Amino acid sequence: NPHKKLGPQINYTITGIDAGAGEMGAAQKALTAYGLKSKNWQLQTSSTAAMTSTLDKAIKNHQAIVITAWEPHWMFTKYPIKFLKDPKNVFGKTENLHTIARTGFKQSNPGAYKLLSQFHWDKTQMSEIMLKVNDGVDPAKAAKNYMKKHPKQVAAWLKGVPNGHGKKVKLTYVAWDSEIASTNLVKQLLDKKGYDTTIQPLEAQPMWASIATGAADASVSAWLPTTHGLYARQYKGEFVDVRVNLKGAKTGLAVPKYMKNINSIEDLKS
Ligand code: PBE
Repeated sequence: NPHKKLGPQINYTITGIDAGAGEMGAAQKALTAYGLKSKNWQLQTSSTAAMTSTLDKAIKNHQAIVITAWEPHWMFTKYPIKFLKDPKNVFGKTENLHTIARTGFKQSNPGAYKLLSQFHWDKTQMSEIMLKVNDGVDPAKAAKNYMKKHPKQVAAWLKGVPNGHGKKVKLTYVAWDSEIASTNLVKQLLDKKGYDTTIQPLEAQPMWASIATGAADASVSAWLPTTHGLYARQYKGEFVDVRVNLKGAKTGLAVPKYMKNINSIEDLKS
């Protein structure tokens, strides 16, 4: 109902994701920074699956909804949604996905490190795997299919990487759709070169801790500088920032495009 105020329509509730997500911390900060907390707005903790299913229902019924959103993710392909402007930059200006490694990994496994230092792609390429996995394709299979389709890119990633002869590599990740895609792909690339790669899904904090303590070798799931900035500061000097593997990630609040009057986080107040 466009004539009714937004807040009461959705019980002043932003539909969030899991409590451990970096973005939830930023969303809490946004509530304070934009004076929404004092207007009774609240952030509801749920999960990615619950959030996208609530979003699906709202869109089917053409109802109002405010979510914590991020890109790359298939939600932007599947649903007509838009990020709300964030003039106070609470969610940060630019966000990239970084590959991080334990200190000493380069020395103990220079070949695998070389591959990691050469791996980078873009949102469109990542979406190819992400959408397949969302359609129910097994992530390992989707990664292998991607490699078949893009032999030149694979050759560039593997260029000069020596054979691993069964050397073990342990990657940790957080099971967000984006990192399911990238981690499975990097595992397949390493395995193709003869490395013996295991991948382990963890929550964000343990994922960072696994690299900092050396329990795992590397991860392609670091969202920086804002979303995981807390962990990067906490573990400063205890990990190697190998490279940016994907540019132009973004986090923020989003609404369906049919909510024409809501374009900035500031508009939630009115
Ligand atoms: N997310 C969005 C991660 C990174 C950005 C859910 C994929 C997080 O919030 O920690």
